Amino acid sequence: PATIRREDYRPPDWFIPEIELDFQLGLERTVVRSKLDVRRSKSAKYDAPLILNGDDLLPVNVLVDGKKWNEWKLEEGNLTLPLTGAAHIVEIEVELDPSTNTQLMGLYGSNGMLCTQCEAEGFRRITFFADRPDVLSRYKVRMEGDKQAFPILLCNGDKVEEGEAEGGRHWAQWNDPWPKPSYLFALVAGDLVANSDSFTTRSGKEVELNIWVRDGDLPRTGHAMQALKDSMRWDEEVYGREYDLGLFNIVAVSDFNMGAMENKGLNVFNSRYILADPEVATDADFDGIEGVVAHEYFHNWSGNRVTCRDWFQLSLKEGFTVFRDQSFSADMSSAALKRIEDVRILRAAQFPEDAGPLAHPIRPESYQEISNFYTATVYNKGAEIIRMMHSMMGAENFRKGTDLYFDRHDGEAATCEDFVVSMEDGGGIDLTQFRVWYRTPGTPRVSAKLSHNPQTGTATLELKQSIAAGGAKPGPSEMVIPLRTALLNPETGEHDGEQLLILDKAEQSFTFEGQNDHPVLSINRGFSAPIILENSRTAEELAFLSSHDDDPFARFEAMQQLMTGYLTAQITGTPADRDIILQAIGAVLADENIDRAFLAEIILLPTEAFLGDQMVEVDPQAIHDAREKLRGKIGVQFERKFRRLYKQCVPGEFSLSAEARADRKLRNVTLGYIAASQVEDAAEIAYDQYCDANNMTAMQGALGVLSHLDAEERGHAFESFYTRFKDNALVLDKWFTMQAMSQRSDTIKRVDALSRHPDFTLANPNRVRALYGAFAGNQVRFHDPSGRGYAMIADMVIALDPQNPQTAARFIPQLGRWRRYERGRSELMRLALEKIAATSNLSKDVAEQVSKSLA
Ligand code: B3K
Ligand code: ZN
Repeated sequence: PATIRREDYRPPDWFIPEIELDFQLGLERTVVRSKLDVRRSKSAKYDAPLILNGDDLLPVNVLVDGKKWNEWKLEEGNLTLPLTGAAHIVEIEVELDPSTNTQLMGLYGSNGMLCTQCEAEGFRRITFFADRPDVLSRYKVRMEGDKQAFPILLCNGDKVEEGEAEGGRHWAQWNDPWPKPSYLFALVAGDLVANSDSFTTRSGKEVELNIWVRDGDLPRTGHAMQALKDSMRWDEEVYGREYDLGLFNIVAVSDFNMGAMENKGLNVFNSRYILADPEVATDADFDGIEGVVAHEYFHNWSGNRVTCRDWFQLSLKEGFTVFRDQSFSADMSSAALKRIEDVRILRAAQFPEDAGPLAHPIRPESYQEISNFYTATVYNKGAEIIRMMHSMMGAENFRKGTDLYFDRHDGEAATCEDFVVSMEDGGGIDLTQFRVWYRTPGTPRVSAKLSHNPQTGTATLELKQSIAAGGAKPGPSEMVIPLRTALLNPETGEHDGEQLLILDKAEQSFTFEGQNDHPVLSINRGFSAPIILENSRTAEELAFLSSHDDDPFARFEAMQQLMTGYLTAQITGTPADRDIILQAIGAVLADENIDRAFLAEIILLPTEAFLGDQMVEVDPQAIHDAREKLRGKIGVQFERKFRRLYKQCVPGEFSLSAEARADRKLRNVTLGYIAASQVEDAAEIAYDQYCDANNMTAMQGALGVLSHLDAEERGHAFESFYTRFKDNALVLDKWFTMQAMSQRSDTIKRVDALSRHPDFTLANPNRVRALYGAFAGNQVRFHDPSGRGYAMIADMVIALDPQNPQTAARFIPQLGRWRRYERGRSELMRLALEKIAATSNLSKDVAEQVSKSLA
């Protein structure tokens, strides 16, 4: 497949300021007629042909300026028209069969309804068009369909007219006043009901809000609606951004490749990010809904009003919008816990990506299939880059920068560089060197050494930065790294203020006066930079920080590093001190003032995957064994304390209050430790929790513990769960997931059996991820030394690719990390990739990921 390069960007030869679309809708046959007002760009050659992208389309009819036109050619799916004038009206008719569209890109059927997904290049599967984000058009759309099958007809913008048509059909006319690129087009037709509400913007405009779902799902839309209204208010208050239409529609669909889509005025969501009530959704699900609803809403400005010039600029809208939704969620609940969670995600998904064969800068230089670049790097590392600007500029100047950005580029397709220049001009900061982040892949490593001179009362901090060569291009490698730092008194843990140190050279030292005792270093507080901090402190210092640091993230992080240091030593057979960890855990458990939700976080061990990332060569079994041993020891050591806490966290009436959530979380974590201590009644306690639960958080916590055990309670609980929830697809996904995550030795066999379960289907991406996504994340079972886990994923990818390449390609990175593993597994992982590579007719999506992984 062809490689598209950032440096090859050329502005379009033709613009299409207006488009009219007419849809005659049907699940098996939809006719699309388009009328394009095409204008030759002033900079284009006088005879540059009009090239309209198409994917899997055939023109039934082409008219130019009202006359039938036969001079078109189809080249690689694209329609080429040799036009010579400066402006024309081009009309095209195509026919689609949405029922056979299993890729879920373009117009497709889901549960009897019709819906669309156009980002990044799905519009070209609906009609021939200049399907690139720098061509902005005003859309007028008429949609017509059977009234019984599709009582609700939705599109972008405002509904301006509707009426009845012959043969039991009806129609609606939708106009969107805001010019937009084709990737923001959306249409939905189906039998839906709405949770309706309204929002008054701060300038007094009334906005109608609807969340459209299938009939029975209506009672589960309240949380999403609240999140939407909170987001609208927050964007006014924090960024000064108001909503700009009289109507905002959200539709939940069950077959969706991603989380959701920010189409103008008509967001389309994976139903898992809309539907929730306590019985079916965990606290984490509630948070996910709040975050994704906010994310898509915020795109209305960061993405829609100011869009991207080309797909290399994807992080312009995604990194910025993730930063915005993270800040929103932090404001809605606990900023400290939110930061811990965000860093956990970054380390679980982005750091490994950045250290492997698929590493790329947040602004990639090239791609074959753009769908492969909706990555943790573009999204989450992209958000970290924006966050660093925010830290360095301060909230006020940051806001001046974003105000200027929105003002300057409203209605335009902009670049990352435009954003940086606006931040410089509006916020008064020089980001010349900071731009290195945009073009450099890899996670920087920073080492910090603090020395102390008692004679002069000074402490000196020596910092060094380096970046792994993996994939990094030659060029300046010195990054601008903002490090929030404090020096803590070694007795009291107090300090006289935090400083923001800017490390912008390979090596740099900073001196601190007035330090009578050797202070303890608290650095990268709040995870102010997305870096790897190399072992800079002793176990004693980390233990001290884990009970004294006043920055919650740094406190959590100190405990993580303490545990990680011990476990990596255990795994490689180097001596290390376990007592100090037990003491540190004892200290936080004894801390009377500690927040219960924070306590639940800080006593968690680092994940097996994270531990693997710290190893030169990964042996998943050795990691698993060492970690389980420590878990068991902690469980035994503090059994009485855990049992006491478990009892204290008894659930009362369900509430989403911070206290109630903290109790649910701590109860599940303590249950995990009670089970880890291998006491006889563990299964019984978990089973009782399952039976008594009035909410999904408690149920899932209990099942998660039971899933690893051999006890008969396990079977009972899973059976009862299935019977109770078999008609709720989102909950049934959890049933698949929890079994695929089991550490039991029969898990591979079980996953294989589940793949033939009547409720399993490759046609639904949520179900595929529930079973296989969970299994591929199960470090000890996916990495079974026989290689059966790898073969299972490879076979699934080969089967899924012809139907849904986008979702299939998402499984390649797990195998793509083969070089990191011990020899036996490494070879088997490579063979699984080779098997996929040898398959004929691979999609561009899978082919690109596999070939890069093997290169
Ligand atoms: N912008 C969409 C991503 C859709 C990508 C499909 N390949 C979701 C989001 O980031 O909000
Ligand atoms: Zn987004």
